[in-house]
Amino acid sequence: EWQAIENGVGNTEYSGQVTLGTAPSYTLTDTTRGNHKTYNLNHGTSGTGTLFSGSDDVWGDGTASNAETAAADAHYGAAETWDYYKNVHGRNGIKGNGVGAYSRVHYGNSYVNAFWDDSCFCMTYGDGSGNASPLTALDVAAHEMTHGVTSNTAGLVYSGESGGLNEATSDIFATAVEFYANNATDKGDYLIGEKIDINGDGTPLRYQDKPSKDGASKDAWYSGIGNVDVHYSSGPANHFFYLLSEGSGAKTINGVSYDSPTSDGLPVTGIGRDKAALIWFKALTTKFTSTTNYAAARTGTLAAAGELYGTTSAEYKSVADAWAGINVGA
Ligand code: ASN
Ligand code: ZN
Ligand code: CA
Repeated sequence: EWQAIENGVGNTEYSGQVTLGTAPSYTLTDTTRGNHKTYNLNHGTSGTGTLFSGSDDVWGDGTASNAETAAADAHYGAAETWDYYKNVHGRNGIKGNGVGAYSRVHYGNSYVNAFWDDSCFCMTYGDGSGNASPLTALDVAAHEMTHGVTSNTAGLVYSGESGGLNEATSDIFATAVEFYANNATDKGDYLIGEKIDINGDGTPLRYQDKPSKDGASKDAWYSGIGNVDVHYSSGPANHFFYLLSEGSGAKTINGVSYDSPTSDGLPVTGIGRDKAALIWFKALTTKFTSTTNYAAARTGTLAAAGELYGTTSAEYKSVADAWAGINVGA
């Protein structure tokens, strides 16, 4: 079936003015990305609400008071995430079959969360505290969409250590998508949720260089970490990804300063985030299973690095060193 391709203009809250994939006369239907659609729940909490449509192909005005603005952010985030998986990892959509998901914005009232749901194959966004700061930033969208990828690949169970690895996988690819998008208004960083002001004081939700900066996440693995909330047991794997990408110690990237000490005090040499993401993706899709724990994630990423770069490579050694740096040893 032939469908006309339209390029709309999105005036987002978090990513400036962007191009959106739309369908004629006009709806938020991304015909080049599996017909991914964005719906307005208009403060409801069930069903799909109404598909965003309009007489022109301009969406939002950059402020949360315009109902289309959150839709523009969510639609843009889904598009960048789709493009990242396709162009970097050769994965055609969440299931790898070219079929798009859909997004729902304006869920409930003052709902301060966003979530992926396997049963609807969709992601949903609240409007934030006082309906003022929708949880539609690019890294949040990539995080939620990645839950769909994880569900359809390794299937990491969402509790215990596998739950922490599931959460970290969403944060890892959230960061990878943010750098990939190279958006001038929302530059790449190793922070999660830095744009949505969820704490009300301008601090991000999570930090990958030193996860404990959030006051709850763990920097390193320990026996019993499987008993903490998955958004905190994700810390060591987030830290692993930072160490593998950028190396240990202090560094400033895109104006953000990081400091990433290792738990063993030994240095890690970074291999760059592109290679780190390739290793994690290969491990997620060919090594990890539903019950993978931290020890098995180490084994799986080493196997992936060996296949990609060889077992005598600098990349392989950095993978081993980064796991040692978060207290996951041989
Ligand atoms: N935003 C949260 C997440 O993606 C929702 C949840 O706790 N499941 O992890
Ligand atoms: Zn999550
Ligand atoms: Ca971020």
